[in-house]
Amino acid sequence: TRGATTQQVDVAVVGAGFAGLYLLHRLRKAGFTSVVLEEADDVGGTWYWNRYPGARCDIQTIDYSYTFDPELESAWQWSEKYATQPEILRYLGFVADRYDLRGDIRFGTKVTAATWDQAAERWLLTTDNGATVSCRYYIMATGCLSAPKPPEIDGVNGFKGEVYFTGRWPHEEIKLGGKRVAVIGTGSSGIQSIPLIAEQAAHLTVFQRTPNFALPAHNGPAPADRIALLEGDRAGYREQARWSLAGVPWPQQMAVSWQLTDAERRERFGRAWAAGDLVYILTQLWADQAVDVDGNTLLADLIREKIRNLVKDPEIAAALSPHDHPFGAKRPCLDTNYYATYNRPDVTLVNLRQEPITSITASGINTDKRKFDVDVIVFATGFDAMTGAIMAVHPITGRGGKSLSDVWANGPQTYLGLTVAGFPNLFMITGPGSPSVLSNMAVSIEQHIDWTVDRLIAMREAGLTTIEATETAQAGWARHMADCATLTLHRLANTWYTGANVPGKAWGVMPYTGGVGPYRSICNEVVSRGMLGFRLTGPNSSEQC
Ligand code: NA7
Repeated sequence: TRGATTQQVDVAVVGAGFAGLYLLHRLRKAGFTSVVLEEADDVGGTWYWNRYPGARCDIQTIDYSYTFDPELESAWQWSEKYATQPEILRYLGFVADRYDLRGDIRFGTKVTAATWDQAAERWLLTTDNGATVSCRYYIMATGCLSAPKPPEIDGVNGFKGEVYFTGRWPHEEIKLGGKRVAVIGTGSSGIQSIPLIAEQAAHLTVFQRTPNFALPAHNGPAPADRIALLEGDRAGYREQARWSLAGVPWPQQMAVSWQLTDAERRERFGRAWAAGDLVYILTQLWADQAVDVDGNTLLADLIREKIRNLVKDPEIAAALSPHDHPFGAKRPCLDTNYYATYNRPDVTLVNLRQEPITSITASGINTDKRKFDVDVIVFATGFDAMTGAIMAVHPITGRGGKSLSDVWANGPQTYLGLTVAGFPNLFMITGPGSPSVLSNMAVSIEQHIDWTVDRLIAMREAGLTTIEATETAQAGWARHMADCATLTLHRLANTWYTGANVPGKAWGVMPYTGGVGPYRSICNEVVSRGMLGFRLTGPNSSEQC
């Protein structure tokens, strides 16, 4: 009876990935009737869609795990330092089964529109399969890197060979043996997949627009010292992660670059290169690396030196060396054999800064200098990040008939990255304005969800039915976001953090750059100061502030 009746729930969640699963678990435990609407036919979110060769987590998996249930932690053992996509997907399936979550997830259901009914104080969600849901609270758990960016290259539909997107990799095995393969894009997805594609393909041609910094993952067993730290005091380790800057417990670095000799800096850098850990290199070398261009350049120079040592052809090494952005301002990558892959005779690097792509034809890719005939094109071209998956529900119509796409026309506006003025009872997990994408996602997701569900419980206890950010609070959050962004280097790179990767998208540093711990304490302070910046209403109360 599809669409015949509207399902009535307290809370509707969109997305059954890392966030949606934990959200459903918490909502149920708190006694809210809930449903999760999921476009895919299984759980997993990002890890369901990104099945390309080499897809892995690049935060150590002992950190990239749920921490809400100590029994779950002991029931699951990761097999390596950085788990592969299939293992993470198995983990999320294991979690869904363990807490019996699937019964409240409607798979194959894409939410197409959402409308706030002010009189009923409820959201009505419509879907692509006719199902409709009415809910008091509507929570987007749609992830930050879920809406693939369309390739904005002329002629792409006229290509007669095989076309794959890393972010929508087919579920069946793809055979690349004996084929001429092109990969467009050298972000994390390109850098992870290129070495494995090169092993299979007859010839691989990589089309690179902007080189990215990558460090060796040194994958293998989880490092004994990290395991010992975790197992020595699991609760303490997790708590330290929650209050850290990036969601992984490392001590704060106090030494600044100019206090260290060249030899000391090299020694620290050597340790970081050997550690194979992004959070380590981003936070542990010297305190000014993320906030000062000079401190950053000292580190970037050392990485460029490594690239020159790893890549035999000096011209290719130069093309692979980033010079247009500070290290860390664009998401750096972890790789396994990435740079060494360019030493293979069957791999060609095309530097699009010197010869831009002019078109895709029936037989391949043309630059303004050369023609490349290929059998397969892999687009590793990234996502309409942070806002794309939220705006894919279109329209989201809030109070007074306002649409979110109009309100966000000049860039996303949020309060705490979780709520939007004019859109009562709507929450976004890891939305723009949250620190999540600059952190260990697992830690940010649990914080956002705990904060949100705790608010719903408190509102129920107080007999309140709506919660909405004030315009004043939202404007204040935008100012604070901008102040923090001025102190870091993220504004100095054209990236998905700033919207610069999508033609026509409004420019602005979208994540909160102040760090996970400071963000957590702001969220807690909002509560302890009587829900500062929110307007709460209920049937028995006149409007409260
Ligand atoms: P990214 O990091 O956004 O990388 C996309 C890559 O594709 C990047 O090198 C882009 O170059 C390139 N790109 C995008 N569009 C084009 C066109 N039209 N022509 C040529 N090259 C293009 O996405 P990923 O999927 O690799 O990683 C996303 C995140 O997932 C990653 O940051 C981790 O957090 C995990 P550009 O740099 O824009 O010049």
